[in-house]
Amino acid sequence: MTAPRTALITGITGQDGSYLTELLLSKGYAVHGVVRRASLFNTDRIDHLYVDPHQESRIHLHYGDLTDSGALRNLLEEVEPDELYNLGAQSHVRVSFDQPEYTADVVALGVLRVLEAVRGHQRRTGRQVKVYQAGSSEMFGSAKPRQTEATRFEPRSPYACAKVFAHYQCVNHRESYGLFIANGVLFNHESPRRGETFVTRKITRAATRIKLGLQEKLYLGNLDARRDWGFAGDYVEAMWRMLQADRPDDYVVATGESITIRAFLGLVFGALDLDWEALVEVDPRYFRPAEVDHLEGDSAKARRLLGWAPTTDVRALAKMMVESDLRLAERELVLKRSGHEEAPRGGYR
Ligand code: NAP
Ligand code: F7E
Repeated sequence: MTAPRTALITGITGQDGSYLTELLLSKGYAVHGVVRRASLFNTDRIDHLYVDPHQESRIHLHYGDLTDSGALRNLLEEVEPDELYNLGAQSHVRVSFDQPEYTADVVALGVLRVLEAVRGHQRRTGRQVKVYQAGSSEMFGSAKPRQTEATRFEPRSPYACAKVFAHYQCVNHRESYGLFIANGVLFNHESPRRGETFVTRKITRAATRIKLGLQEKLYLGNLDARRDWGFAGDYVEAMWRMLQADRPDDYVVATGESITIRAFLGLVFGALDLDWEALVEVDPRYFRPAEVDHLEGDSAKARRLLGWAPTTDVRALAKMMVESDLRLAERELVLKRSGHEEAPRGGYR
C-alpha cells in the first residue's frame, strides 16, 4: 500500500482553503494547514473537518504566518509535504489601498518566502514539493476581455501589483531552479463560505436579511463592474489538477461568462421576490481609487490540458448562496425573537 500524500495549505481557514481541504481529504491526503494566531477562533470554515488533536486525524493545524520565513522553513521540515498550496493572502482589493505595504508583504514577499523555503528544503532533502500559487484575474486589471494566459497584466491595485510580483517570482523559480510550481490565474469564485465583505456575499447576506425584516437597506459602491463569477468548489478542483499534470504551467480558470453587479443584484433580489432598485443605495465609501471594469476569462487551456470544466454558472451560484444565507437569516430571526439579538456586522469596505 502506498503512503497517503501530504499537503500543506497556507490560507486553510479561508474560503478556498476549506473547500480544498475537503477535496484533499476525500482523496485520502493528510492535510496540514497554517493558521494565524488570532484573539478569537478563526477556524469556523474548517471546524466541521477538524478532529480533536488528541485523536487520530488527517487534518493538522500549525501556527504560522506568511510574514515569518523561519516558521515557514520549520513547517516544511516538520511536515515534509508532497504538495504545497499557497492560498494565504490579504485578499481584499479595496483594503489593499488602505494597507498597501502590509498587502505587499503578505501577497508578494510572502510568496517569495514560501518559494525560498521550498527551494532550501528540496536542496537539503532531494524531495520534490509541488507548489500551487493562487494567482488572480485582478492581475489583468484594465486589459481587454476575454483574458487568457497570453493577456498582458495591467494591475489596478496594490493587491494586483503584489499578485503580479508573486506570479513572476514563481515563473522565475520554476525556470531558474527547476521547481514544480503552477500558477493558477483564477477569476472570481464565490460560495456560501465567501467572506461577507466581498460583493456577492454582501448582497446575498443583505437581501436575505431584508427579506426577513432584519435589515432595511443595502449600501454598495460601483454597480457597473462586470465579473466572471464561478463556484469555489469547482475552482479548488482546478488547483489540484494543476499539481497532477506532467509538467508545471500557468492556467486561467474561469467560467467564460461575465455579468454586472446590477445583474447579480437582479438575480438575488429576484429570487426573493424583492425589487433591488428600491432597497439598494450607492455609497461612495465603497468606491475604489482605481476600478477594474470588466473581467471575463477564457479557460480553454485548463479545459484542454487539465480536463477541467465548471459545474456551476452564476445563476446556480446565486441560488446556492441565497438558499444558504436564508437559513442563516432564519436562525438570526429565531435568536432575535428569543431576545438574543446580535449586532449586525457591517464591513466598512
Ligand atoms: P480568503 O477567504 O480571504 O482567505 C485568505 C486566507 O489567507 C485566510 O485563511 C487568511 O487567514 C489567510 N491569511 C491572511 N493573511 C495571512 C498571513 N499573513 N499569513 C498566513 N495566512 C494569511 O481568500 P480566498 O477567497 O479563499 O482566496 C484564496 C487565495 O486565492 C488568496 O490568495 C486570494 O488572493 C486568491 N484568489 C481568490 C479569488 C477569489 O475570487 N476568491 C480569485 C483569485 C485569487 P485568516 O482566516 O486568519 O484571515
Ligand atoms: O468586488 C464592486 C467592486 O470585492 C467585485 C477577491 O477575491 O476577486 C475578488 O476581488 C466588484 C468590484 O471582488 C461593492 O468595486 C460594488 O468591482 O467582491 P469584490 P474583487 O475586487 O473582484 C479577485 C479575483 C481576487 O483575487 C480577490 O482576492 O464589486 N463593488 N460595491 C463592491 N465590492 C465590495 N467588496 N463591496 C461593495 O460594497
